[in-house]
Amino acid sequence: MSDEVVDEVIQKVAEAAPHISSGLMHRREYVGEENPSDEKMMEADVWANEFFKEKITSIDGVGEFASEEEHEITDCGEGLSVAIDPLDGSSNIPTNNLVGTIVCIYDERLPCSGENLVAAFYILYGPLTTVTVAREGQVNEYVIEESPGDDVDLYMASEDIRIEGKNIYGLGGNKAWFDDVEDLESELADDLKLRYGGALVGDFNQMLHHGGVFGYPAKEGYENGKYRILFEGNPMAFIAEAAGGASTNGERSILEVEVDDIHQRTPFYAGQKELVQRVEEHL
Ligand code: AFP
Repeated sequence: MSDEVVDEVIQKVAEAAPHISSGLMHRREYVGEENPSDEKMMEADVWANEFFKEKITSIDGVGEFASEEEHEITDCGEGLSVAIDPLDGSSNIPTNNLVGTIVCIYDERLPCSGENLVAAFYILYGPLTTVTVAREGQVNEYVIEESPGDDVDLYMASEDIRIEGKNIYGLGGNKAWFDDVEDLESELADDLKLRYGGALVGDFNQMLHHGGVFGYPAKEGYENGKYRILFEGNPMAFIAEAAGGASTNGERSILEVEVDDIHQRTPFYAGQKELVQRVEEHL
């Protein structure tokens, strides 16, 4: 039963993706409100949240819905718990850089740790619209193609993706904020090529394909990091680990961190196993 629910969540979100992508054009203004993480919300954030919420909460077998854009968890019946970042990287919309949607499915009431995840996936609204899915220890990427009606076809683009190479690195934030990662940065820069785009989905996605490490450290004023663990940290850590990589908050796998607040933040690093180990040694 829960497999079918996971299938349906992936299908519903993938079907919505072309509509979300084409709807961004006219929703690029800030609405003057802040989300629960005190970040400015764009019209597109509010709209995408409502759109996905309606689709996901109507699925039989989804019991809870939580969104980065909402203060409270919505109870919608019995079953799995779905957490979503409807538009990750929305500050990239005005400049037409990458954005995405991150979704993950827990078999436990929220908030809970990433050890309760059964699947995680993200949509990338890039030159192609793709969905990258981690479940049962495997990561596959599919291209989403619209077909007549509201349907979409999913074409396998990369099967069983593994994080093996040590080619690129990216660290979010201003390096002046991070005393403890200054050394780390210069060490990584000796061997790896820097890539940073300002949206977790895009930055993580290129690391997944090229191999390397990506992170957003804790910093002054953000001692607990920037990423929200339920909506950003856990799903990306789950995908990295399913691809044979690793994740850490500096001390342990992100998935092992106890979560007791739905908007709890975490320092975040994920990537090739040895590189993540090197990050841990530095912190
Ligand atoms: P949201 O657009 O969902 O709030 O997420 C943005 C984000 O958390 C993540 O996608 C980026 O990696 C990070 O912010 C970018 O932060 P900087 O603007 O500090 O580079």
